[in-house]
Amino acid sequence: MSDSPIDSLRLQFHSDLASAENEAELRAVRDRYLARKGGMVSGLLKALGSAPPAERPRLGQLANSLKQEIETQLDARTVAASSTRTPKGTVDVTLPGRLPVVGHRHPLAVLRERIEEIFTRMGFLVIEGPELEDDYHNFEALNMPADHPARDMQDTLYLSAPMRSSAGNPATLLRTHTSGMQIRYMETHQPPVRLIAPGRVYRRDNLDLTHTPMFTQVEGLVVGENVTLADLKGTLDLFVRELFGQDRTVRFRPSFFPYTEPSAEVDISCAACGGTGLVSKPGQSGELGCSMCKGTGWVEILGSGMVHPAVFEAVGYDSEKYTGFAFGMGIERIALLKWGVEDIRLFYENDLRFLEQFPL
Ligand code: 2NL
Repeated sequence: MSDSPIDSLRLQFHSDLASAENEAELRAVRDRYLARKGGMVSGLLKALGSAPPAERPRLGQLANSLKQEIETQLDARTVAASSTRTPKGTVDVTLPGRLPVVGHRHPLAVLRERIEEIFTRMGFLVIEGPELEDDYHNFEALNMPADHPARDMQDTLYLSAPMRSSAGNPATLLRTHTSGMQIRYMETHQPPVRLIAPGRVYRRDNLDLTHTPMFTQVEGLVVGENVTLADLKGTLDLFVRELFGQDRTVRFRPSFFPYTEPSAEVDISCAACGGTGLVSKPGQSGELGCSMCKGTGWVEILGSGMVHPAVFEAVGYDSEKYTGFAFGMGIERIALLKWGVEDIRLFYENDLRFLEQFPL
């Protein structure tokens, strides 16, 4: 046996060591060369038995020093490889953080608060009350006598039996507006009055794109000496521009409510068409009627008027001395217009893919 099998094994080992990239591969190299059974160095030592006796000590020394060299080098590489391994149970502080999913309030709740904030800053009080109401506070005191069409079973949701109420008369219906609270407030407080009454109201409507049988109304009431239509216009003009933006314009259009005289509906210039009533769609020549305002350039956002003297008489106010204005709006409708949503039902389906789109 010559030196050459030892030298070629050394060369082979260095090449195997150089290509081992991790601890597992280093372990495989160790097995290949040093395993007691089948290791290439063990095989070499065994083969020495058949070398000429005179050569054996020298060859044995060479083989042993190769074995030592292999052990030393494998140990060094194994230590180096294990020092780069992440120890068990440690935290990699360089990883990006996992963002928690943070919920937010419902868009209608945020809108209601925004409206309350605008009126609060103008000195309005916010009052709330029961959703079950008695006939007197929902209709009678509001100049809607027994034969009034709004009291029809077609329009109002009645309870199957009257319910005792903390607020006076037994409740017989789901309130169709929040006006009952304003009546109660006037029954117990003298002018000046300046308040808003937000809350859920119920009407016998079927679900469609623009109707739900329950919606959130915000009504407002101002009573005092010398309160005029100019105060109504100034207040609502300020409110609308505060909510929708100073670039929008407001118009008042004659209307009718049993509890106000005169009455007016308030329109705001349409955001979708800029008040022109016309929109151009990409890929189509010419201009089309705007669908948001049905081509009129205006969208209705609330109803209002000067409080009818009959309402003042019902609460015991002197209608010769006091005047006032009132208004009401459905905030779902305002939400549709403000955010360009086409289906009111989306606000009640609790689909996160919809709700998450509001940057609240
Ligand atoms: C609406 C339109 C309106 C009122 C509500 C009112 C309340 C009292 C006296 C007089 Cl106590 N008026 N409220 C007045 C005009 C319009 O609501 O909410 N449309 C959805």
